[in-house]
Amino acid sequence: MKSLKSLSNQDARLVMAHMYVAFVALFVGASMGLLQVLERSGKFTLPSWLSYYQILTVHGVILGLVLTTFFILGFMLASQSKTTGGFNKTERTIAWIGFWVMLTGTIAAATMILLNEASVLFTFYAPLQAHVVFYIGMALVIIGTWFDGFVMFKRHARFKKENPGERTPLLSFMGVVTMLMWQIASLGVAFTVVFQMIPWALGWVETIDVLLSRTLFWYFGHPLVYFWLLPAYMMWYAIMPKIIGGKIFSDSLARFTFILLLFFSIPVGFHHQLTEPGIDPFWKYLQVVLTMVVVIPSMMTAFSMFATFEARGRELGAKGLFGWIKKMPWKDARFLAPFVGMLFFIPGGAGGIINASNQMNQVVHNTMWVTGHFHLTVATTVMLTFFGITYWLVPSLTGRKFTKTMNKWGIVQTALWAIGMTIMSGAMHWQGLLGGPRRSAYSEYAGNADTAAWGGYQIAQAIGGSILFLGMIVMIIIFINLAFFAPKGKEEFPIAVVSDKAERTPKVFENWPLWIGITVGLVLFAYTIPLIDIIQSAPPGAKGYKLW
Ligand code: HAS
Repeated sequence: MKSLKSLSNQDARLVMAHMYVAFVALFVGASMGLLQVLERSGKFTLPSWLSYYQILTVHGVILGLVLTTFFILGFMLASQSKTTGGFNKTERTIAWIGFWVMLTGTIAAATMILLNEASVLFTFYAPLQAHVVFYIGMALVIIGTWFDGFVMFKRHARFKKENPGERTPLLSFMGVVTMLMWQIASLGVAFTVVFQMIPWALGWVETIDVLLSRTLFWYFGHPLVYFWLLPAYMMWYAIMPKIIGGKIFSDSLARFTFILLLFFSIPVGFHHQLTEPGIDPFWKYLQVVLTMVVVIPSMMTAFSMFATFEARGRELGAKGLFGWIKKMPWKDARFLAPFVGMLFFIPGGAGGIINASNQMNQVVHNTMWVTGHFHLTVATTVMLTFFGITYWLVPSLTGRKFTKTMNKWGIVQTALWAIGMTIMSGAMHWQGLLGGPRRSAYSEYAGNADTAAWGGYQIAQAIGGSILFLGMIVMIIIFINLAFFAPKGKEEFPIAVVSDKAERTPKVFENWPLWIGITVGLVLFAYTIPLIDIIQSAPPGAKGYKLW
């Protein structure tokens, strides 16, 4: 009998292994989110054996680092396998090694957090100190991803060799760019973990250079957020057009956007450190300028999406600038979830530009505003896109159908997420503007404003967070259905073709030495002198302390 799956059995199994971990992480991490908002509302107290910082660490690490990484790698492996013709045995074996290394690291880090030995939040800022096993676990997660990255580079190169003169598949190209950015960026966090944190946690050295470790973290931390975003962009550019029945507006524009994101995602980490002493203002200024440059590829993406929707709308008889809105498949959860994600990216992106603007950053830094910002970007734009992907990817890998009933639940899920996030993230932004600090169970302590109003914001966050929790439960039910119970059948793996009106894609896009050279050049330009400064003028190192 012909297989009902969209990939070979072996590749489907590999991708699904990533998905299982991702959805367990969603359940654990989002449940902690519920506990957080309830505790912060002041109406609920955590049991004495559970600390706020412990659950905040579980929430940040498990959602921000584990769920995202496993989902993204699973999705990118799937789209590369689909568009290039599948992995060979060696490639698959390397990918499995990566998977197990990441999983071992995840279990090690999670165990330490649950034992309350690593309540250091997802940024693990020194001088907060965790058990050494936590750092080793995090290092393993990163190293594991390098294996998968290597597989993607190898498969892309093999496609080129086997199909000389042919344009490489867009999704494979995008996966390669994403992993290149990731590999270059993750060297920073790997360095601080291996050479600073592990020796310090083991007691081999007494103190740590805090500014150096934070700088190396943010060298990685900003590209980390683009590592979350780029797979969503892959879906928007290469899959969304197919779902609405249209075509890719321009293959070259999509590739160019990704190359710009590769260049400018990394040399911008200082915009997370604008209020930090010890970094020369000139270099902060320079990285703020580069941050404004990295906004451009997102603007190009918005343009490209509008063009895609409008072109399809006109094909279906729509008139005017926004006539396409009436022609979109609103009842299809595969479309609705990512589309709502895009809508949320408009205020989410605007908030990012506010954060990056030095003077305004002084108002919002370390306040609940920032928490509101990343719940719009990663927790809504990216997550709703990932949920939209799940609706077709999982059944297409398990040989099942995304039924009408599940589609209805997908629409309910999108609505719950959008309503919950509007309330929660809106209240976070407001409270932040009034100075409410982030990362605290007592965000009202700085209350020079009316503390009664502050309590109101926290109750609003609890209401929004509870709706989100319901949304998460619905998503888990859909996932379990699609993985194990939905009726057998063949679900499409939707991949769009390029519009006939698009220009031919120039060959220069495959000039990897050029792209890597420019990326490394920009990194050296933005970081060499400030890093030398930071190391040469380092104050005495800090001893570690623990939050519990
Ligand atoms: Fe950010 C802090 C600046 C994007 C995530 N960010 C964070 C943190 C996270 C995060 C997790 O400069 C907190 C880290 C921590 O724990 O401390 N961010 C930016 C800027 C952008 C940006 C300039 N951030 C993101 C994305 C994230 C993310 C994406 C996750 C995925 N962010 C900052 C700064 C800070 C920061 C500072 C530090 C703050 C501090 O002081 O601590 C830009 O990349 C945004 C560009 C985006 C746009 C939007 C384009 C819109 C599109 C949608 C089109 C819609 C359509 C539908 C087509 C310009 C593409 C339309 C339909 C209709 C019907 C209208």
